[in-house]
Amino acid sequence: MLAEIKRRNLPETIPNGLTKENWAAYKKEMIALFEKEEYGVTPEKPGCVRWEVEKQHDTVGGKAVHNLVKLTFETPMGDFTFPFDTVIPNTGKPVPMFVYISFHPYGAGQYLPIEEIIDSGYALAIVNYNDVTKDTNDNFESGIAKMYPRRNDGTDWGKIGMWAFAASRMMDYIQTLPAVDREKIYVAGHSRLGKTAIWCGVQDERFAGVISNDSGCSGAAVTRGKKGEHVVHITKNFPYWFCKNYQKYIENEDSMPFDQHQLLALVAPRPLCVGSASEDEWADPESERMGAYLAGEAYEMLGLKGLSGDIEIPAEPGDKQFGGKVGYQLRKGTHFLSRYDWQRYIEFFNQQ
Ligand code: GTR
Repeated sequence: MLAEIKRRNLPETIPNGLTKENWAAYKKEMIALFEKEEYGVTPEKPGCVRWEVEKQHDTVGGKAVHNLVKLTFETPMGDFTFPFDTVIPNTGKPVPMFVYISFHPYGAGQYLPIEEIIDSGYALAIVNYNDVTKDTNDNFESGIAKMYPRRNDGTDWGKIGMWAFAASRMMDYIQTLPAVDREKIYVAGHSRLGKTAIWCGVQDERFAGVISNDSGCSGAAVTRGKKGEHVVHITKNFPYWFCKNYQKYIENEDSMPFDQHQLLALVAPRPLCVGSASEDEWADPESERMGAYLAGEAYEMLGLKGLSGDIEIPAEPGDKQFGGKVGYQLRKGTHFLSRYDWQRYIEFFNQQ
């Protein structure tokens, strides 16, 4: 893989002069770059965030409590409210939690084995992304999108940024829960929401770790030289996920002043687990693994272990490399977030 990395001519994870001492300043600069060129500029944290717990009842056979939370915060256009759910095991002591940015309303869809996650000792906070803003090209008129005036200068935030921002507002609330271990709150998502989880975890250091499942193009996969989806496809099909500036790189990816491994690196020093599916050619498992591997160089620069294992050996379905702060796992099969994937992520975070 090292020869392949060289061939792709990727920007260095650790540019000349980057050290532990100037890492925080570098990170700030890089976030500003990713805002300006890819995901759009994230608004300031709202001054006032409040919530109501609407329902509270036992679930999973009495093993956990399910709450429906309605969270409200100030925006330039007035208050915005969105709902999300929490499921917290009744263990009597603070538990780790996954903030899961979901394609589906609570209890629906096939990606989330709630009982199994609860039985593993983890709590969940689940937001249906369409409740934040619709995943459609709606001229930024649904949900949170219409609450923030747009400058139309190419840097206005896209919907990935909006979903990520909502997960941070959930974090505002979760921080106040005595039943949750504040040091162990991880953000997770699949596919477009895996991209979202990465962007959220990079910006909000209260998240103690990030799970990217099959996030592919504009997620964990390095863009230069990848197979499957490219900037040309993703900005044509989903222009509203990104800022307008990202379109400058259509058929012109070599001119991007960044690549995705540099984004993953910004999760450091917190644990990061990247998962791929062996037949997910559109996302490109090899480029996702490359992203995770190269991000590991930042961890190493900070004195931590990056992606363990021999990068020269191609990953086989079922392989996992969980020896460091960066994990990689390859599931056999197609684009999906499966029970198997969750088991791997739980295994990875249990090891941290
Ligand atoms: C695809 C898109 C991918 C990925 C996927 C998904 O159509 O091209 O980048 O995000 O959707 O979210 O399921």
